[in-house]
Amino acid sequence: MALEITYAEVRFKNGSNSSGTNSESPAEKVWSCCPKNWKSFSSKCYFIATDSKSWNESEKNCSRMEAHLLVINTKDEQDFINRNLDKQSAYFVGLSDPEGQGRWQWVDQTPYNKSTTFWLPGEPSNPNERCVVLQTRSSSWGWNDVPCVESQRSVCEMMNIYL
Ligand SMILES: [Ca+2]
Ligand SMILES: [Ca+2]
Repeated sequence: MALEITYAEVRFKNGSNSSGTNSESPAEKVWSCCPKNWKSFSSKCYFIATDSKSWNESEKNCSRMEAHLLVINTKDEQDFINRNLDKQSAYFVGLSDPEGQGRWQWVDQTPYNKSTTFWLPGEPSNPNERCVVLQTRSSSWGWNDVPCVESQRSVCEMMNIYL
C-alpha cells in the first residue's frame, strides 16, 4: 500500500546529542516518519479509526494498513493515546481473552503483564466480554472488557517508517 508521508522528524540513533564533544563518529541522523493522518509517539505511529466495527473487523482494518490494534506497553503510551481520543467514545485495543478464561493476549504476542494494566475499577467484569476497549468512566481513562461483536472505534499502531 502506498502511504502518503507528510510528517518526519530527525532522531539520533545513538541517543547522544553530540553537543560539541569531539566524538570520533558523528551522531547518525536517521529520518523516520508516520503516514498522513497518523500520530507519532516514541518511534511508533498511531491511527485513530473514526468508523465503528467489531473487534475482529477492527484488527483486519489495521492489518490492511500494515499495522495492528494498539498494544499498550507503558503508562506513557496509554497517556499519549488518551490525549488524542474523544471522551464520548470507546476504542478497541489489541487485547482479548479468546476463551473467556482470563488469559488475556495482545495481538502482537507481547506478554500480558499484570503490572502494566489499566483496568477501570470493577473490570474485567464478565467472561463473555472478551475484547477490550479504552473508555472513560468518572472522567478517567481505562480498560473495559466488552463483547467482541460490539461496534466500536479503534486505534491502530505500527512502527515508524525509517527512510
Ligand atoms: Ca505499543
Ligand atoms: Ca466489562
